[in-house]
Amino acid sequence: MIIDKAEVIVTSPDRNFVTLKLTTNDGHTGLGDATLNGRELSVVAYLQEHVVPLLIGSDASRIEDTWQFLYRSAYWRRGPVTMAAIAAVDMALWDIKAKAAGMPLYQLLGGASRSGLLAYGHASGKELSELFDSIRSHQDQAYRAIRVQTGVPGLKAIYGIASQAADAGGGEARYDHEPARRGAKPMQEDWDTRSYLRHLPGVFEAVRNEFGPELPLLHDGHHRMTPLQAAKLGKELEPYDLFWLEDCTPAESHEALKLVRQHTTTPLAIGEVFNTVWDFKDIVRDQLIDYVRGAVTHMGGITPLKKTMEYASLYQIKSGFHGPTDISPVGMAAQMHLGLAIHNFGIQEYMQHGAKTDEVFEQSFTWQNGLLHPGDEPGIGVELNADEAGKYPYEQAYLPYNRLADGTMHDW
Ligand code: EZ4
Ligand code: CO
Repeated sequence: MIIDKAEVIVTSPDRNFVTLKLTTNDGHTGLGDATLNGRELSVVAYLQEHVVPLLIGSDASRIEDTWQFLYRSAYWRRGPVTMAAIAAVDMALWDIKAKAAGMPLYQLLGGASRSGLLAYGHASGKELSELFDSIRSHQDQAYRAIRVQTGVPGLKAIYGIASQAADAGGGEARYDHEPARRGAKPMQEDWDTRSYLRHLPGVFEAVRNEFGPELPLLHDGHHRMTPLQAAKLGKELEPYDLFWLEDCTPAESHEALKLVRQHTTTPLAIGEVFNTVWDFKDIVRDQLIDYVRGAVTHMGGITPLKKTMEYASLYQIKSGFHGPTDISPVGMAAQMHLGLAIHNFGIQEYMQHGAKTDEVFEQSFTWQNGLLHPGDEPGIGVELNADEAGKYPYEQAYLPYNRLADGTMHDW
């Protein structure tokens, strides 16, 4: 089982995706997701220039050793570009091994620990009525857990709020891959934390009054608060029983979470921008979080994320893997297999990919009654249709950013 071909495929159906495809001399193929939103081509270069030459001629069956070799031999460790590249290799090798074994990947990871994965979707609205419609529309699509993001009076554009006007394609409003996000420069949005903090608790009160106490509700703070602001928000949201408050403070500061934790029992989730188990080490040991937000694509693959979750299980901390549409269908399926297998699965973020993406990536997962399942095809269960992929060349696209009213750059 020798790797004799490694292709890096860039395609942009609804948004940009980077995929690694490995082929072995005995005819097995495996796919890995290497998509790093807004910095995609840096991972392409890392793979093409530095990793592919190392893979050709190596043994595809040695997943752990290949991971350790790519991580340790480079000398330079960690970082989103490096870890997305290693992640793609790791996923592709697991895909090959599971296909060679004739099993869906979750079987190799220990077998299913549950029948399906509870998943949450992203509801949002500028006003309460739009938000309620969005929640209802998610419930109609079978979602049993909902992330709630809201417009704030006085702020024109905020990340995570779908707007019909911005959706040039018509149909249901989306904020994650609308054409407006493509272009040579990122879009600027507004931010004012005090306005946000004044407005948000009332929105959760209204949502609870309308939808009742059962529905799991989540919220993403996108790293925008100071520790004191986050502590205050966490406390004010306690009556509305959130499933979690995500990324309340900037990801680099573990001490910030300590302060937040001292003041609130609202569960905390963090880690979508983390890229190794080391980023989680102290906050897991100190029990400062309740959910691990890492993604297979950005944590270096299935191998290290499984280890991270086993470590987190010692502290009753569960998974909440990052699952926006910038994780490709390959990355999403890979983490569905992992979520199905581990004991301490919590919830899976699930934003549905666009129709073109679903034509490029042929997938076997199922979405039924609010539960995801990766399917029972051998391997990860995703194949890439090269003809479809070839129709959509790379297009420059950036995440938006925000500034305060006086022009100061603010945390993401
Ligand atoms: O901003 O995936 O929880 N989900 C999120 C996402 C991220 C994007 C970044 O690429 O915060 O919307
Ligand atoms: Co987030």
